[in-house]
Amino acid sequence: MQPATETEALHRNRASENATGSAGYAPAGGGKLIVLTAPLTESIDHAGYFIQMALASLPQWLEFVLNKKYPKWREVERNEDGSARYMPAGVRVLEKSLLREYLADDMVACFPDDLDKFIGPNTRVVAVSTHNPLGVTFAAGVYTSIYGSSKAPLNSIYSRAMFDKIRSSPYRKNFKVVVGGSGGWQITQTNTFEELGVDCVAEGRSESADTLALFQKVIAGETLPRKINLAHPTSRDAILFPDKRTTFGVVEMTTGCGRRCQFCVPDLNPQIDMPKARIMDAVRANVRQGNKVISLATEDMFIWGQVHTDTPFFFPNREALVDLYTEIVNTPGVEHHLLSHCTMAPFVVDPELIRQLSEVLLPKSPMHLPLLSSHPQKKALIPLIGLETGSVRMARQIMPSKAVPFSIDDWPSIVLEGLRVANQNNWFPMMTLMVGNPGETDHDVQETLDLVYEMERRGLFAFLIPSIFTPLHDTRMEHQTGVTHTRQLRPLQWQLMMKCWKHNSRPGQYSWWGPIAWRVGSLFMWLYRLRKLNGPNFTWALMMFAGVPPERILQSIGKIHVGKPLVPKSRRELIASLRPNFLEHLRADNGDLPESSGRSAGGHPDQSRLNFETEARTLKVLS
Ligand code: B12
Ligand code: SF4
Repeated sequence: MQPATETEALHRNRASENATGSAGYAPAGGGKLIVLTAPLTESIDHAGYFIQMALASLPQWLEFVLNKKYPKWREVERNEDGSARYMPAGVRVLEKSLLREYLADDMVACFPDDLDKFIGPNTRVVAVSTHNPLGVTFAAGVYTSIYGSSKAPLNSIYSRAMFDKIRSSPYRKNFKVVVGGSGGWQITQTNTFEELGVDCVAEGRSESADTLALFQKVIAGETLPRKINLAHPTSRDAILFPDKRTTFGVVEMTTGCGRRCQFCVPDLNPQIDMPKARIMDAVRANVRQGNKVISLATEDMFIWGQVHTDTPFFFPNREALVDLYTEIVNTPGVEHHLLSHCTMAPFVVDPELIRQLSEVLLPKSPMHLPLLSSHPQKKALIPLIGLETGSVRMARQIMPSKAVPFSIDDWPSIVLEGLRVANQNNWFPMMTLMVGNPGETDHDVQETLDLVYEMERRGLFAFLIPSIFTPLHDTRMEHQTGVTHTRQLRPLQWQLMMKCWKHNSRPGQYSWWGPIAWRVGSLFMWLYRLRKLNGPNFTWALMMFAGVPPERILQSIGKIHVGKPLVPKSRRELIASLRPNFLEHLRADNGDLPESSGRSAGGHPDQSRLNFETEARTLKVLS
């Protein structure tokens, strides 16, 4: 290990060796020994979650749209010393980890625009944390490839600009560039080390001793391997919590998941739920430093409080969850709380939990959906949930445990029933779908379309985010290939993509001019650009999207598949199909328990009224 005092000495020696660098520019004090940074587009938080998602998906030529909507999105806040006031949680955890060995004064976390102020003759390592540097992950590359031939979404353009800046530093020969974070694999997989000027990609967690050893090596000037694995902590106590402000007030809630979907990266990590006290410390630290937003990072919020207990993790710990979220949203200074990821089955398992969480979370949600929400201020909760496919055959293949405790054979019923509970409580999730999975047939796509049409028929609403299957590194599907470019999509796959976006546009179209603008705009885009980019298989899907001519006409001439009605299982039927030993974990106050279970099956008193009101409301919106 490099003890702090020796680091300091090294710091001074190196400063005198090369005081001005080749360009003769010397940042104050010779620069920092360790400079931490992240792309601007992954660090900003003032314009809300969605801008980051848009930056991950839109090509450069559409940047003007964002500039118009968020004219100040590039304006970030700095501390007095020029360091970043907020940084992605990954940078903050790394910073905290390094502070165990290095002096705070030897380190800085800064925005890419400020790198020149901190990289100097003393700098030995520039550590970059990145989420999605090249845009080759799911739901990112795909939209740029629809709208433009380039595979580079805006986030990737800004990431590359950051790497160029680091590479062109006059002090470049003195330091190594180490990249970590959940997007590091993109550099390894595309072998862009030289192009980006990256020396080493570190995969894994910065808490581990491997990380400290890596930094010690770099600072000692040793040669680095191209790729290094950093161990993941296996216990909750080994996870570090930053005491500095994070982008979107991200505080880790869990790691891992447990449902074992074949395509999933985070599920490969150990299943850990963080201690409440440490979550709360990190929440308070964010608030102290001016953050008004908190967001708990998780793959499935519903496993928290039920990891390694006597109850299987897929039966949520209602009391623990309600208690945690209540304390977070009631922390003085927390004005907004954003949900991250969860799964669908818990909505069916415990609707009363959803009702109680809504009471706690809705008042602090920054999301408003005036045409969908029944909340007095039209607030809504928008978690991210994987739907992935409506085909039971495909679901069995790629995500056999996604629906536990229920059988994956009931996946369409879980989605419809879960969404009903969600909508009833003003949760309107963003649901991701994967198009072009390896071996996906037209029949599979038709079944997914059936599910989407059935949602509409029932007046249910979720934002449906289709993406093209991307084999992510190290996953159980990493060596499989599906569709690799939008031109390869078949007409039905195109229809599914465009049907999702048509469905999503509904809540935004309730002005007299909305639908007309939508149709004219889509046709114009098709004529101008998309026709050539995406090939002939795209044509009818776009016509359907634009609503010219109506879907029934397109169906009658055999150009699209209008989903056939589904007869899903009710909650009671789903519960009746459970393994008998699971029944003891269901809460009686949700009702629907089989008589034979011998437990009270009284439903929530307001249940039937809520059902009726929600259905009436959503049907009105979508009619
Ligand atoms: C919160 C979150 C978001 C938020 C906020 C992101 C932000 N900038 O802060 C929002 C909603 C905006 C978002 C957007 C997107 N996200 Co996101 N997000 C997450 C989530 C839930 C938590 C991220 C987090 O902060 N974790 C906590 C920190 C501490 O973990 P970490 O960053 O991994 O850092 C650890 C290590 O990686 C390492 N480390 C980090 N940096 C470095 C650097 C060095 C040098 C070293 C040595 C180590 C190191 O140490 C840290 C802890 O020890 C993760 C899932 C997850 N659980 O990680 C998905 C996740 C990272 N997102 C993902 C995706 C795909 C996206 C989007 C592309 C989605 C989209 N299409 O819009 C966009 C991209 C945004 C962009 N700008 O390009 C995927 C990434 C898949 C992949 N491997 O490529 C994940 C894994 C979700 C998933 N289930 O697959 N996301
Ligand atoms: S439910 Fe989500 S987080 Fe869990 S394994 Fe499946 S894809 Fe991964």
